[in-house]
Amino acid sequence: MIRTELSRTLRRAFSQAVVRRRELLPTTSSPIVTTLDFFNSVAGKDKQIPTYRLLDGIGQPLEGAVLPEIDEPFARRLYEQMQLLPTLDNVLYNVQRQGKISFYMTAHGEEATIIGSAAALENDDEVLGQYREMGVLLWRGFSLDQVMAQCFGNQEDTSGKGRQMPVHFGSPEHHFHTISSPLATQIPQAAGVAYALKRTPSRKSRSIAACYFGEGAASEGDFHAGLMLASAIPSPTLFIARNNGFAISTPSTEQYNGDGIASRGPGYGIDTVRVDGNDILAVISAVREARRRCLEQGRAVLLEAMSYRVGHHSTSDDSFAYRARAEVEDRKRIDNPITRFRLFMESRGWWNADAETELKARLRDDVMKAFKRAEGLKRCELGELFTDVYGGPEPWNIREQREELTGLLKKYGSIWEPWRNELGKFKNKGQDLLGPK
Ligand SMILES: Cc1ncc(C[n+]2csc(CCOP(=O)(O)OP(=O)(O)O)c2C)c(N)n1
Ligand SMILES: [Mg+2]
Repeated sequence: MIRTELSRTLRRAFSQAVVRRRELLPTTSSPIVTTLDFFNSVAGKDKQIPTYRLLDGIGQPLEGAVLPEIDEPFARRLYEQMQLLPTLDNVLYNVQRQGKISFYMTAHGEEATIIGSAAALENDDEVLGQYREMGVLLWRGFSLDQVMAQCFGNQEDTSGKGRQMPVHFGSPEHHFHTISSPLATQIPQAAGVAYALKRTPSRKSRSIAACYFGEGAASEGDFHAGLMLASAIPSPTLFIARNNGFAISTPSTEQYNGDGIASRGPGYGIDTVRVDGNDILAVISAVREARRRCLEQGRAVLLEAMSYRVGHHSTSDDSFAYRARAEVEDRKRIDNPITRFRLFMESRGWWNADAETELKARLRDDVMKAFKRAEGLKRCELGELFTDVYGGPEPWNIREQREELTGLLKKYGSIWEPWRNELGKFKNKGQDLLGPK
C-alpha cells in the first residue's frame, strides 16, 4: 500500500518535471509534437516562395499593387540608365570581338535588377559586386571615360592602372569595392564590411553593405560562410542574389534542389524576399524596404531577384552551344525589363517614340565618343606593373620580377617586333624601366 502510494507520487512528480522541461529542451524552445513530420519547404507544405511583382508584362500595375513613389524626372533617369547598359554592352562586346579589349561581360536582361537596386541604395552604401553590376557605378556618376579606361586598361584607369581584366571595376570614391574574379569572395567580405560600418559611429545606422552575386556563386562555400557570419555576428548586409538562370553553361535547374536561393535565408535567420528582377518598380520597393530593415535591425537581409541572362556569359562563351536561340529570343520579347518600364512610362504620358529615338542616338554618340577617346590613349607606364602591389617598402619578389623584365626588355625590346610593338602602347614606351639610352 505504502509502496503503491510512493510510486504514484513519484510518477506524478516525474510527469510534472517532464511538463516543465518541455519548454526547457536544452537546444530548442520549439513546440513538441507527436506526429512524425518531415518538411522540405520554407513557405508551407509543398509551396514555393512567392515572387513580389508590381507591373505586369506590359508595364501595367497589377491589382492591389502599391507602387513606389516616383516622379517623372526620376522615372526618366531610371529609364535612361537602363538604356545606357545595352548601348555600352553592344559597343564594348563588338570592340572585344575586334580584338581591341581582351574580354567583356554584358548585363543584357538584368537591367532592371541592377539599375533598380542602385536607385534604391544610398550612393555611399558600400557595394561589393560580382561583375555584372557596372550599372551601379554608372548610377553613382562613374563616367563613360572611366568605364572605357578600365576596359582598355589605359593610363586613365583609376580602378587598377590597367592591371585588371576588363569589367573588374573598383572605385573608393563611389564606394564600389574592386571586383575579383574568384566567385563568391565578396560575400563574406561584405558581412565584414557591414560589421565595420556598424562599428563606425559616423556610418552606424546610416550605411549598409550591398553584396551582389549570381545564383551560381551561391553554390560556393563562401556563400554559406558569408551568410553565417552575417547571421551570427549581426551586421547590416544586404545580399542581392541575381538569379539569371545560368552559371555559364549550367542551368539553375542543375545547380540546386531547393527553392532557389531565397529558401536558404530563413535557415540563417535572415529576413528574405524574392522579387521579379525584371520589374524595376518591384526591385526598387523591395530593395528600399530591405535596406530599411538592415539599418533598423542592424541585421542582414537576403533578396533574390529572378531574371534571365539574355547575353552570353562573357565574350569567352557561346551560349547557343547549350541553350536554344529561340528560348533567348522568346525571353527577350516576352519579358524585357526595359520594354516593360517603357510601356509603364508611356501609359503615364512620360515617354514617347520621339523621346526614344532621341535617347538612343544621344547614348550611342556619348558611348562612341568615349570609346574613340580611350582607343587613342596610351597605357600606364610599364613600371606601374610593379608599384603599390603591397604596402610598405618594395619586397624582394617584386624587385626580382622588375629586374627580370628590365633585363628581357634590354635584350629583346628593340629587336623583336612583337615586343617593340607592345612597348609602343605604353606611356614613354617602357623607357621608365629601361632608363636613358
Ligand atoms: C571560384 C570560381 N570558380 C569558378 C569560376 C569560373 N566562373 C566564372 S563566372 C562563373 C559562373 C557564375 O555564375 P553566376 O554566379 O550565376 O553569375 P552570372 O554569370 O550568371 O551572372 C564561373 C563558374 C570562378 N571565376 N571562380
Ligand atoms: Mg547566374
